[in-house]
Amino acid sequence: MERYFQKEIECASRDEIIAIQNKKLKEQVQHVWDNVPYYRKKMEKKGVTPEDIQTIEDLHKLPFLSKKDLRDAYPYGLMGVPKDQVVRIHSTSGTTGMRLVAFFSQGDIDLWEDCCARAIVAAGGSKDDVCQVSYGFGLFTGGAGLNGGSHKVGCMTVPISSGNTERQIMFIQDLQASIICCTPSYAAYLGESMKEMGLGPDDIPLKAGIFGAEAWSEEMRQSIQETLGIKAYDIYGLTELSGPGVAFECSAQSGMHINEDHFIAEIIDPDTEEVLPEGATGELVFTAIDKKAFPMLRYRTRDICRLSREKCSCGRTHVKMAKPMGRSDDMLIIRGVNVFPSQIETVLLEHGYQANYQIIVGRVNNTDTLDVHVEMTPEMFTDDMTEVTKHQNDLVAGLKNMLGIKAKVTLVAPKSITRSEGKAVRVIDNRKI
Ligand code: DLL
Repeated sequence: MERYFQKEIECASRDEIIAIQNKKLKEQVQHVWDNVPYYRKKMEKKGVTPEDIQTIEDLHKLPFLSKKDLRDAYPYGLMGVPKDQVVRIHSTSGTTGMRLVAFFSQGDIDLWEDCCARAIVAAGGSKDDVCQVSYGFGLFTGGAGLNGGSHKVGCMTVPISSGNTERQIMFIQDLQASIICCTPSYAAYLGESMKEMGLGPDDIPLKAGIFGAEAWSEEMRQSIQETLGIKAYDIYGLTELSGPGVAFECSAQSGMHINEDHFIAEIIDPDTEEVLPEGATGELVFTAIDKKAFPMLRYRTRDICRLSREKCSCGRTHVKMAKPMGRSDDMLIIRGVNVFPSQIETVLLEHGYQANYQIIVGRVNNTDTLDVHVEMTPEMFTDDMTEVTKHQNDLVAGLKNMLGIKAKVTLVAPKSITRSEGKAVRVIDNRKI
């Protein structure tokens, strides 16, 4: 039986959602016009005033915000309330390396925690659960967001943060943790460490995991589910829009419901900036219609994905976003071919490897090089070079098939690629100066 945290909103009819969005959008545009001179100038430059925005149909008239705007307006230029109403900041280096700072009022934090609570309940959580929050705490939003959400659900919350894997496993066992929240790469690492300790899925009480903050494939979901004996749910978000909980998976495990009472999603062509029709793949753009201290209108996420309004078996009506398949700015262009790290990961997992790899891109004699370093699993580890070469050749063929270009594959010893307790570092692009 599906449970909901806020059923009247999460299962509202499309008309009800649109009515909420229309009302909040108008108010938010006026709020930004009155309080954020940086964005007001952008609107004036485009010849748009708040009167031009009456319904969500008018959204396309508003200018976009991008990471460049955040950089230009750093640190306070996009703050939407007086400083005495700001109670917290969070910050991220972002996938592209630039540090940004986002502001929260108490109301913003309440809404954000509601979103995370919805995600926990959608993963089967209730006040009877012990929820171990193993995302990093501090400037990163993962720990704080899910910790707040877990409190709202009434779970017994374990704010353990990331790292110290043996202690993580000890707490899971001793406190009987039933839900874990962390990055998918850290969940995979926990699974590996458990195996080394001689523990299998039946030795831990976990039933669900809420994993996000980085791209992960369906194959990785299967592998984590098997190793930990859980159901693995995806959660999406970004610091600019508050953090985790912008969208989350339900029991259907087939895409993430976007919290449409707080965020309006659009898909655009990243090159022409044109809004694309429903179902098309493109860059996700969000308008936050509630957040007041850091109000983002038409924020370009750079995440590439697709939206679907197909009826969901869970009963929730909010639009679903597919797993982001990469970022428009993370997409590697190698010898003219677009390559997403997630495609490489899919091939590795299909060949029985775990998601411990590093993609190294370089340029020799004006030609791009693509090197993929992959850890052998302990079972396949051998110093028989004929055997290793055979495995390498298999992967080269699999990658050629998937990407259409040739990659050099180097198999390395188990555990030789540095582990991250937060987001994994998958790509090293040495072409950038
Ligand atoms: O990663 C917030 C978060 C924390 C989400 C914990 C989920 C769980 P940032 O550090 O600002 O915020 O990074 C945001 O991470 O634009 C995506 O590119 C990527 N990302 C986040 N969630 C997912 C996901 C947090 N489920 C950036 N799948 C976003 C793929 C994700 N990519």
